[in-house]
Amino acid sequence: MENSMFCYQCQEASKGVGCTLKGVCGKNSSTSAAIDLLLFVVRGVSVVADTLRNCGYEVDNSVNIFVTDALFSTITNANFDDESLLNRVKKGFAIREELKQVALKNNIELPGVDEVLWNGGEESFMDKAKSVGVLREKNEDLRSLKELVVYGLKGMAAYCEHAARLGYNDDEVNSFMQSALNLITVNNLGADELVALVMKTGEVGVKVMALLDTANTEKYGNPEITKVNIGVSNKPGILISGHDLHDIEDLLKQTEGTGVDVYTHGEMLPAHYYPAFKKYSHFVGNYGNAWWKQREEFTTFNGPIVFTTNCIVPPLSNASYTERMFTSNSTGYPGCKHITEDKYGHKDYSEVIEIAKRCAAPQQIEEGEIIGGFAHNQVLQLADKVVDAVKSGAIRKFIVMAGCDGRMKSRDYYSEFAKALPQDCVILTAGCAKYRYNKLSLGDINGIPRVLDAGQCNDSYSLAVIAMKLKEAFQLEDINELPISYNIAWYEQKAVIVLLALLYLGVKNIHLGPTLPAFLSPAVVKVLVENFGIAGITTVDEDIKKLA
Ligand code: FSO
Ligand code: SF4
Repeated sequence: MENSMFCYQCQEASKGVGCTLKGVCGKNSSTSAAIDLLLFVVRGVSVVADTLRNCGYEVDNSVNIFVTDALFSTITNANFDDESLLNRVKKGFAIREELKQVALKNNIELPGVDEVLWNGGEESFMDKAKSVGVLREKNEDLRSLKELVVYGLKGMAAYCEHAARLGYNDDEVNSFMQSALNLITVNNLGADELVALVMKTGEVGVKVMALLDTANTEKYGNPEITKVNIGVSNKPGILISGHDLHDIEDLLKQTEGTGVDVYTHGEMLPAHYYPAFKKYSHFVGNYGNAWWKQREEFTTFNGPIVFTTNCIVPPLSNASYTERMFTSNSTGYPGCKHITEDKYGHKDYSEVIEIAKRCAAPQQIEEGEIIGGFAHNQVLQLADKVVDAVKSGAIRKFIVMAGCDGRMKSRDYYSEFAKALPQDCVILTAGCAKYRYNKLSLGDINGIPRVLDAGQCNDSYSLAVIAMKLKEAFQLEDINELPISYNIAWYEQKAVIVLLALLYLGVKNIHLGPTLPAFLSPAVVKVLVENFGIAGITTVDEDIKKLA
């Protein structure tokens, strides 16, 4: 039987190879086709925009906005809505044509690739999608390297968009994304050149994470040690998930004094660590766990849910909460209301608030507190304490366990690994991977908690800053001489840019699990093993011996 789609971009790719009939994530083949076509258009826009830039022409910022939003909407679990994806396709073709006109007027020759030339019209979209997906590159290793770049760019686009929404932009990041897409489309790059492009992607990845860190901290203050309530109040609430701090700011302002409380879910938990949000007494706590527990947790929450980014789990057909689900930004789900922003970038949540008022208060599923807020500024304030603990031997090892959580049973490994770590080891975490061990009561070492949560997956940057500062404090030559090992869990493409950023920073011997990416061909895995010492995970016992 002919495959109706091919996607291997996330950790849950079917059979560790790729999804061919329907995504394990719930993505239909029609959505997969819309995504393939959207990426085709994004490449076309990028080829023309990059060519114009290379000839000295300025490219309007609307092109950057289109490229970042389109890439972001193709990330795993971001957008399941064919209509919204195809609207982006149409918009992309219109932008590409405008850019082509500029080239024509100025006698600039454009590369004669299909991405620039194809003009089939809407009726042939679905047919065209069949030939422009991942498998268009026949060589398995070149495909692997190209996709590694593209997945890194998707993660980069996500972080770039968050920063841009707070008014922080870096032309170099936008130009790089488009130039990388131009290179993989037009030039027949060989493996060595593609490896160099992968590393460059990691370098720009560090830049974009630093930019987002600056944006978040300049806007909302430096995250500080915070105890977050995981119980509930007796008032109705709105649950906000995803990563976008600008959105939660709007929501907190608009819900103030309405009698409706606000709770975070999944990756939004670290919003509680920012000083700017602590002033809201109706910002009650965090409800539930990582993204994949949505079906149970959204049911018991009782109130409306706002998605600012991925990860969306498609609700079951009989789910009680579908009508209370709202998407925004790059996310989308058929039948869910999409909240758009006004010209000043603000969103109007009045409809969400009115629905919340009519809902019951959330059902309590847990009680107590979790602690977090250990981003670089806070940890560096504790630097003397940390350095003393290392020198005295009270802390023998740091284990970076950042990344993503997911629904696979094999991820129980991470809870078991955390539990099995010797008492003199401290976990440094960021991203939704933390939900595997942040409620385990692992205790502290001389007052330093044994799980230090820096924040969201993008705050993995904070962990890199902490490592650099420790390297200075201990006067070491190389970051790899530190007593830090890396046992990272990945799921989607933001984890790919985090990984490439760490490789660029020279971090070696990263253990990556629960499985290695399906998109890495055996030859590419070999390059990563030989040059960076990347390895998979084995058993908890064996890995504790190696890493702790
Ligand atoms: Fe998780 Fe989803 Fe942050 Fe990802 S909620 S999995 S890497 O989107 O973004 O860690
Ligand atoms: Fe499969 Fe992951 Fe692609 Fe979804 S995003 S279709 S689960 S590989």
